[in-house]
Amino acid sequence: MDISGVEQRLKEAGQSHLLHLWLELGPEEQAQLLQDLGSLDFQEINRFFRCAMESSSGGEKEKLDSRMEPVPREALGSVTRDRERLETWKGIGLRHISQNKVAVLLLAGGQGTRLGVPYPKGMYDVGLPSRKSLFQLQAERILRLEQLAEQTHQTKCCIPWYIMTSARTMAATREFLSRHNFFGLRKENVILFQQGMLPAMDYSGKIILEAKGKISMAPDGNGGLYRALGTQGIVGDMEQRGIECVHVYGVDNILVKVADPSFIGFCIEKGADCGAKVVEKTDPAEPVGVLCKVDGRYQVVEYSEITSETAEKRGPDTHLVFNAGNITNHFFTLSFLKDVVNLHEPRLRHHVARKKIPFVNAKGQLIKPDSPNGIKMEKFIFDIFQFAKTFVVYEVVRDDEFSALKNADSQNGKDSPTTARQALMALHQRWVLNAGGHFISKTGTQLPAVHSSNGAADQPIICEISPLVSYGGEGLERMVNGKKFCSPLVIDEAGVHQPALGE
Ligand code: UD2
Repeated sequence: MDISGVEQRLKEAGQSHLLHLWLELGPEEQAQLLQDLGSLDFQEINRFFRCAMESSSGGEKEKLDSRMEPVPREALGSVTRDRERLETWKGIGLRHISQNKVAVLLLAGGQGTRLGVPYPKGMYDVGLPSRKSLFQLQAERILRLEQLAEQTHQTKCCIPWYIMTSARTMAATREFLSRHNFFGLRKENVILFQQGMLPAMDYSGKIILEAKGKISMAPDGNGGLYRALGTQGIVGDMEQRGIECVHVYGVDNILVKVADPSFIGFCIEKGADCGAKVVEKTDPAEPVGVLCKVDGRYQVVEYSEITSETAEKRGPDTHLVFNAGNITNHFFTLSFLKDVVNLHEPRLRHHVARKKIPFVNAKGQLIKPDSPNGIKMEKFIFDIFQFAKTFVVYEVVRDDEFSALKNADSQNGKDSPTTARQALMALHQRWVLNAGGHFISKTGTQLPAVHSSNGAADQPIICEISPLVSYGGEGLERMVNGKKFCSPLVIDEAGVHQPALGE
């Protein structure tokens, strides 16, 4: 790479300041910076900045609020209100899985800033008796679901697991999965790929240096998926495998039903090209986006982009008007994804996140600002819902399907390792009860079920069921029906583990 060529490109793009400290760098730092600069398309970045800033002005936010409408009932499937359809939907989903037509895609490129660990979130161990990481729970659910589809349809099948990482998470994720032998999945069916990165910019559109020779870079948002699907050859790989639909989900939901056959079957039955799973949003301040229609088209309005007045609006039934809480859990047909990659994605604008971004000033001093001084640009996974021909929404019960790991235990107590662990154990406790088992205290009195994931009891019952034994509560009767258990109870491939009564 030649410095004069880079200098010229920077000058044309108004980004020459990136070389102001060039002479203070050692040869290795110079080579690295040159390489980093060489990989960036400054004209494109400037264009992204202009478009993103244009659509993030305050006026837009208010205008958006007045154009929002709730999801209509005809687009909605619900595990509680459409209970009689669930077995049919599950059957359709399992049949597609058995025919190798379903893939799962994990979004794992985020930086996990709020959780504050230096490694990818999927590696996090929330402290279950088994000490399983989020990645392991998800991999084992895939294995079990393959088994269920195989048993139902008497045929071998495979659900490929695509994992989107970023420059921040790729190496550690690859190393972790490989060290654990892909948790029993076949290596060739676990496909890692990398999303893009974009520089942080100040409000005047200048790219920020985080060190004298280092540009401040961040992943381009979970909507970076669509560009990566094209550039990394993932759409091609899916086509080659005969995939027809893809279940996409975020890494941090400990309860995620990976490739949920009922959700997939519902979307297929409705002829949808795109769908989203939601839970009821009950707290207007909860950091989940809401699914709604804007100008007649489906969209998620992100929690950072809605005014509190609209978030707090309630209907005559006292429920929030905008209560379809997005949980980063989506269905796409492959043919829709192809259109998105080829036609729609390039037209999408980035969202703007105003942040405190450490930077080096013209004198080479590192400054850590106290208030936001610049922006990060991100596309969102749901920005393409507007292009769907048939969009559907599938409402599930929060306690059964959603408990996100966002914050450290030391923070505000919400969405933490403790709440995630308790939500999973409370769910598994309910599975045991539904299968005819009971929990008793050490003195022999029967214990009540726990229903609230985020506000679990002070002394929760410890109960963990391996995903290799049960995907969604099935198959437990023969192990638990009519039996009494004390906490802790662990059920895995080796059987039921229980302290002897009176211990
Ligand atoms: C996401 C949803 C929000 C809400 C909430 C529920 C988006 C844009 N927002 O917000 O509407 O439903 O989740 O939990 O989906 N990720 C990447 N690359 C990136 C950034 C994120 O792969 O560049 C992944 C990340 O690893 C995670 C998922 O996307 O699996 C969600 O990311 P987040 O935790 O930053 O999103 P959050 O909680 O702000």
